[in-house]
Amino acid sequence: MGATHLPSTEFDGTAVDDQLEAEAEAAMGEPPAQMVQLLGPDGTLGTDPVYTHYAEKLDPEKLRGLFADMAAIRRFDVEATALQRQGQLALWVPLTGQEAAQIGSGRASQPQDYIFPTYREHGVALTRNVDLAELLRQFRGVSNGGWNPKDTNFHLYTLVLAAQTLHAVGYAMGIQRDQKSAAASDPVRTEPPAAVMAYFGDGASSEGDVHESMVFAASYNAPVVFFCQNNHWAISVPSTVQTRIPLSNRAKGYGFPGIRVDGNDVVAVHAVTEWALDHARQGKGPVLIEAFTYRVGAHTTADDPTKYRQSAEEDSWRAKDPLARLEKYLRAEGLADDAFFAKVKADGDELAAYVRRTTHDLETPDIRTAFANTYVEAHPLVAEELAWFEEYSAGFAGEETAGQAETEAGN
Ligand SMILES: Cc1ncc(C[n+]2csc(CCOP(=O)(O)OP(=O)(O)O)c2C)c(N)n1
Ligand SMILES: [Mg+2]
Repeated sequence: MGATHLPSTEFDGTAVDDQLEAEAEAAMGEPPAQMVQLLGPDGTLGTDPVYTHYAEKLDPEKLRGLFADMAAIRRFDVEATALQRQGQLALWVPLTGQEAAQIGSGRASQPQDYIFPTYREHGVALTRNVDLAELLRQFRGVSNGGWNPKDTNFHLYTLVLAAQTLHAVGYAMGIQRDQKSAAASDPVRTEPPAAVMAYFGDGASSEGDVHESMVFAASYNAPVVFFCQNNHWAISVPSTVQTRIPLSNRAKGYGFPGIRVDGNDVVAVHAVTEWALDHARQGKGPVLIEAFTYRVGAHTTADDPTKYRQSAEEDSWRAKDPLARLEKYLRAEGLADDAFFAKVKADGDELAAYVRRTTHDLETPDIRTAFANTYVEAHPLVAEELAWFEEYSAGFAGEETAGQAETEAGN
């Protein structure tokens, strides 16, 4: 089907390209935005005056680890999508295409750092050792969260766009104060300094919450890294509608560094994030990272991207695939062989089988616990609502039995 058959939207004709950015930069007399890239789509490693120093810390074992992580999370994504299609999950939010942005940044964080994700950061969750099966509890609708953030310093998913950026800055200001008072009471304290990382998308960047968090972060010099994954789409709205200038340039208006990095280059993402977290931990203030990447799949399993974008655009980004370029590099440099890639595949299949088994076993909680946990103490309104719920549920009792009998007979 050609372009002319696509349904028209108010954004019709605004393709994902750099044209608007270039025009806006020229009008302001700004030089074109530079994007940090070390590992190109052809699998060759370039250099950068600042970030090569950080990239050099990635020894062959770490590079193989980054590949294994990206492959694992992509395999997990395929399995979760299948589980949703088979009715085992209510919804799934795929991450395919964004593996390098997530694994590279997550692996650059340290255990004492605290991460605030959106709802798509499954790759970051993996790097923080969140049990990926637990991650599916919310998508199956059996939990309001799924994991205890205190175990991994990986906060619960936030579905209200950008709300977590405010939480992140507040948390970072808390860390700053804790560290100050700890230093005053115990000057020889050796605990490592911590930073906070706040993830959000190109669409969320238009929310007022992001502006407020950046103002506060700058005013209080909070140890926070804003990590924006510009995956070029906010459901059906292209990133060119959210901004005329590179999103990383917005940091200038707040007075802290902004860096655009090739979000499909895991080496560059890792290097830039490590630099930014160091900067924040050393008390030098916030940093904005814009990871230039692409959401290859649908927004969620409830979305159909063929309705609003061209397949040629998707193909052009598939050619920049984050896994393919690292595989090329590892093979060309003799750092990984067929046996390594076969093992990665087998491990992925094992992870998928574990996630599938565990998801099937997740039990539906007693919904009465939701009433019990609304307030600390008993509340007449909650008691009234529970009574209504009990009566309403009782109305289905006969139907359930009949339904079960039918299913059993059908089996
Ligand atoms: C405050 C708020 N407004 C609207 C929505 C509905 N919504 C959910 S995801 C989404 C698009 C977000 O795009 P982006 O920030 O680029 O993140 P991506 O989904 O691309 O990762 C919208 C509008 C919401 N969840 N919260
Ligand atoms: Mg987006």
